[in-house]
Parts: sequence; C-alpha cells; structure tokens
Amino acid sequence: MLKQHLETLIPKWREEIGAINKEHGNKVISEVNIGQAYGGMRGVKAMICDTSEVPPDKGLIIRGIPVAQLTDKLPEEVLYLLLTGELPDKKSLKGLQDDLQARSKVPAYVWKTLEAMPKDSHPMVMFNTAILIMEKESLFRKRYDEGMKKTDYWVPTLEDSLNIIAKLPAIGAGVYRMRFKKGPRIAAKKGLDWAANYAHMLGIKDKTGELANLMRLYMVLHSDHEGGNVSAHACHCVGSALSDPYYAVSAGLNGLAGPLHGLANQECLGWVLMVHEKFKGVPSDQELRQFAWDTLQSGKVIPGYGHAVLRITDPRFDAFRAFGKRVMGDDPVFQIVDKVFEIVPKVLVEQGKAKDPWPNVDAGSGALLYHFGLKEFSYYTVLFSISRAMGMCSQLVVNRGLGIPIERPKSVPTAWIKKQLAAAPPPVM
Ligand code: NMX
Ligand code: MLT
Repeated sequence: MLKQHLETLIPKWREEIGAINKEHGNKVISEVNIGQAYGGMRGVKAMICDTSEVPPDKGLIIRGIPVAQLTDKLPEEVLYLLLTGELPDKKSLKGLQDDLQARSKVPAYVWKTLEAMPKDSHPMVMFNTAILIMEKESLFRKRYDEGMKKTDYWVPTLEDSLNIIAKLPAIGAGVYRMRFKKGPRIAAKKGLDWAANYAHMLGIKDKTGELANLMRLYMVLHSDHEGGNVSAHACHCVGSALSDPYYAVSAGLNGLAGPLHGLANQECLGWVLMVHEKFKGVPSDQELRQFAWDTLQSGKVIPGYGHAVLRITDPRFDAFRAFGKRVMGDDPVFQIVDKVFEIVPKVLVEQGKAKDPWPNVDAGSGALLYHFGLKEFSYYTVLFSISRAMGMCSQLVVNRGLGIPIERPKSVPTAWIKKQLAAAPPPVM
C-alpha cells in the first residue's frame, strides 16, 4: 500500500522539481562567505530535504507539522508521514505495521557476528556492524547489478529501508542484552507496535506501560532533523554515490556516534550524574552555576546545550521535559535536568560563546531512560540510531525518487582564498 501510494506521488514530485529547476535553476538562494567555508558551512542553503525542516526559531517541523503536534503519534505513523507527506489512515497504518512485522526477523549470522565481537565493543559499533553485515541482503545492489533503470532506483531503496527499519528494534534490544549481560534475547511479541515491541525485547520491567510510551515518544522525536545534520548528511552523501541503504545508513550512524552529535546524550547524562554524585542530590543554584563554569573553564562543552541551527529551546527537549514532569517529577536526576535548564543557559549567555544557549534534544532524554532502569548510558546513542534510521531512510527513498545526483561540492585551498583576498579591492572607508 505504501509502495503503491509512493508510485503515484514520486512521478508528481519529480515533475514538479523538474519544472522548478528548468525555470528557476539559476536563481540564487544562498551565498557563502569565507567564515562559512571554514566554519562547517553553517547556514549555507545548499541541499534539498523534503522530509522535514528546522527553522531556527521554531524547531523541527515534519512535512509541515510541528513536532509538538506529533508527540501522541506512533513512530510508524511518523515514518509514513516522512515518506509520503501524509499521516496514514487506519488501514495504511495497519498495512505498514504488518509489513514491518513480516520483515523483522534478524538473520542468524548477525547474532553470531555480534557474539564474536570484543566484549567491550561500544554498543554503537555492535549495532552498526549488524547493519553493515546485512548488506548482502540488499535488493538495491542486486537490482542495480541486473541493470535496473534510474527511475526505479527508489523502489528497492524503499525495500531495503523497510527491511532495515523493521529489524532495528530486535537488533538494538539484542545488543543491549548481549553487551550488558542481561540474559538471552527476548522474542518479539505479536500485536505490539514497533516501539512497544522494542521496550518489550529490552526486558526492562514496565508495570505502568510508561516505558513503552517513552520509547514511542523517543522514536518520534529523534526520527528526522532536516538534511544537514551530520548523520542525515553523511547518509545522503554516501547514498548519492548509489551505495545501497545498508552502506548509507551505516555511514550516517558512524556520524551519529560522535560526541558533538548523537553521543551527546550519553555525555549529557554522565554530566548530570556527576552533579548528582558531587552534591549528593540536587545542588543549589549557586553550586550548579559553579559546576557549569568549572566545566567551561576546563575547556569542555556542556553536553546537551547549543545547536548549529536552533536558536530556541529545542521543542523535542520540551516534549521530553513534559513527559518527565508527568511521570517522574520527584526523581532527583530528572530534577537536576530541570535545574540545569534554569541555570546553564544563563551561564552560556554570560560566557558569550555559544550562539544558542538553549537545551537540545539530548539534554533530558537520558534522565528519563535512567529512571526506568536503563542505566547503561553508553547504550543511549543506539536508541537515537533506531529512530534516526527512519529519517535517513526516508530521505534516501525520496532523493532516489527525485533523481538527486551524486553530491560533489567544490572545495578550495587556503592559497585560493588568499589569492581572492589579494585581488579584492580595498574596503571603502
Ligand atoms: N558548551 C560550551 N561551549 C559551547 C557549547 C556548549 N554547550 N555550545 C557551543 N559552544 C561553543 C563552541 O564550542 C564554540 O566555541 P569555540 O569558538 O571556542 O570553538 C562556540 O561556542 C561557538 O559555537 P556555536 O557556533 O554556538 O556552535 P556550533 O554550531 O559550532 O556547534 C554544537 C553546535 C551542538 C556542536 C555545540 O553547541 C556543542 O558542542 N554542544 C554540546 C554538544 C551537544 O549537545 N551536541 C548535541 C547536538 C544535538 N544532537 O542531537 O546531535
Ligand atoms: C539532530 O537531531 O540531528 C541534532 O539536533 C543535530 C542537528 O540538527 O544538527
């Protein structure tokens, strides 16, 4: 059903962007200065992403819907939205859920490989290895080798993407149980939705059902964040070489594993727990202020704060905070997160370096997981990965549908910059 729907949408999208390109291809939408070329291309509008956008003053908007309005949706609904631009009706949702369930069995060789890995491997390495070794299953590669035509590229990209996404909850939960010696893997339960099944397979007691709710929320909030973030961009860049989704998603997740990106969630809880340990509970405002300054003065960043695009409190942080207030308002670790939110932006403003002093998505999520007993925080980026795979895969499918070519921006050496500066007329005084 999803595929049939995309079969009607993709030719229309292709036609539309073809016409825009033909008529307005030369219109300038962005300029690049030297600071941006040396500064991580911040703010340069140089790529298209139709699955979501992140206006600096609003935060994540998925296909026209602000993320705050999607917090009661299932991740499967958001996946459908990312891919098609529409929320599914009941029948389409059931169709997608059944399809994911039918694709969810993880090949035995994946488990054997993970078992053979060093016992102290980082969970992200285990998770990503599992995805990469499944590359031999790629239908995109098979059909490409058979000579499929260009306009069909998106079809096996969708197949590979659904095959990957369907297996991630079982792989993620398997990595957790294996890496942290939690006992044998737990089989999926029929009838549970994608995120609730993940919570079930982790094997953490969930008497109230709130852990399953948190997983649903977590998977919705991290699913996509336009095209320029490190993981989406790495995935897009690798995918643009027509590397199949197994290669491309794996590349994206290697980027997510960096401490300035997805790994910040593990670092963030580590920082909050250091505060908890040092002050034996919730510190006073002054103690926390000093702790934040000590972190900055030791040359470190305060994890979970700042953003390359956002200039407001991340609405995804707001959503997690609202969940925390509802479910665990009396938990001291959550209370520290709340106090950090009060104090740290003021400290960052006072320091005057960070362009965005506000919390990002990683500032609070760890404390919520910790509350439910998921205390192994080196695992947290795996959760982010399970969710972000939905956005990365959706972007791959849409970009293949639109026929976006191989990515190849132009770099220049510093000598070229110096030459331009020497040739430039002196500034008018
Ligand atoms: N704590 C201390 N310093 C900071 C912080 C922070 N949280 N955020 C930015 N700065 C510094 C930054 O290091 C830079 O310093 P310098 O000039 O000495 O190099 C200066 O402020 C200007 O940086 P910005 O232009 O504001 O930030 P940029 O766009 O380069 O980087 C982040 C964005 C997110 C990488 C940065 O804010 C950061 O390192 N935050 C902490 C890590 C984090 O939370 N990452 C998670 C991002 C979200 N995610 O989910 O992926
Ligand atoms: C994300 O969700 O990818 C992060 O907020 C980082 C970003 O957008 O650059």
